[in-house]
Amino acid sequence: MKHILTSSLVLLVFGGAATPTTASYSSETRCYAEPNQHGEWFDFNDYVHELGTYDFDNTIESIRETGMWMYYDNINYNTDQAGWVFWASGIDFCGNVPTQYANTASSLRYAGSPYSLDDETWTVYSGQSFTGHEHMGYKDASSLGSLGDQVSSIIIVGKSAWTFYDGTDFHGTNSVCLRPNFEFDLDSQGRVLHVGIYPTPSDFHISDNNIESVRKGCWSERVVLGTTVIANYTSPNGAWGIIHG
Ligand SMILES: [Ca+2]
Ligand SMILES: [Ca+2]
Ligand SMILES: [Ca+2]
Repeated sequence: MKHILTSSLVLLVFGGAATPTTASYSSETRCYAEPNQHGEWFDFNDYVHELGTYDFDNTIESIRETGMWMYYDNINYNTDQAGWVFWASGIDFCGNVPTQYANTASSLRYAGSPYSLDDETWTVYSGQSFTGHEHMGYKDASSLGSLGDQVSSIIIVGKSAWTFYDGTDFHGTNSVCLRPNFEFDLDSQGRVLHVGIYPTPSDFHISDNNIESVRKGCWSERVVLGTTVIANYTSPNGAWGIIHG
C-alpha cells in the first residue's frame, strides 16, 4: 500500500480571488490501480500536476472520493496538451473510470474550498474543461486579475448562486446567474455537497474570454438553471462524467 499524501496548506490571495494550489481538509480522493476499489491505492488531498511523481501515472482505474475532482488525460491538467477529463463529484462516492479511459490519468485536482466541503465558492479556469490557470473565490470579485477576459470554464460549489459579468465592477453588456445543478448527500452523516459544472462558454452563456467580475447571488435576468454537462452516472451521493477536451 502506498502512503497517504499530506502537505502543508498555502493559500494565495489577491483581489478577492484565491488560488488553492494546495491541500484540502475536506476534499480527498483515494485512487486505485484496479477497478471496484481494488489494488494499489493512493490518497490525495491536494493538486497533482504530474501523477508520475507518485509513480501513479496512467494507473488509475477506480476511485473513492469526497469533493469535486477532475482527472486529466495529460500532465498539467491538459493545459499543454488537449485530452479527456474524467470528473467525479460526491461524498464517499465510489466510481470506476470507464474502460477506454482507465490507466490514462496523468494529473488531478479538485474544485472548491480547501477548508469545508460545501463552502460557497466559484472557480474560474482559463481553459475549457477546467484546464489552464484558475482563480477561486468565496466572495464578490470586482475584477478577476490575470484571468479577466480569460475565463473559459467555471465550477461552482455550495448552495449559492453567483452572477458573472462581462465587465469589471459587476457591470457589462452581459451577465448570467449560475446555480449549482447537482446536490449530493449522505443521509447517514448529514454531509451535503452542491456543485455546478460549466465546462464551456456555451454552458454559461457568456462569450469565451469575456467574464471580468463575479457577485454572490442571482442578480441577472439570465439564469442558467442547469448545465448541459452530461453525467454518465448519478446516485444520491455522487456522479461522474467524461468531457472531451
Ligand atoms: Ca496519460
Ligand atoms: Ca480562455
Ligand atoms: Ca469582458
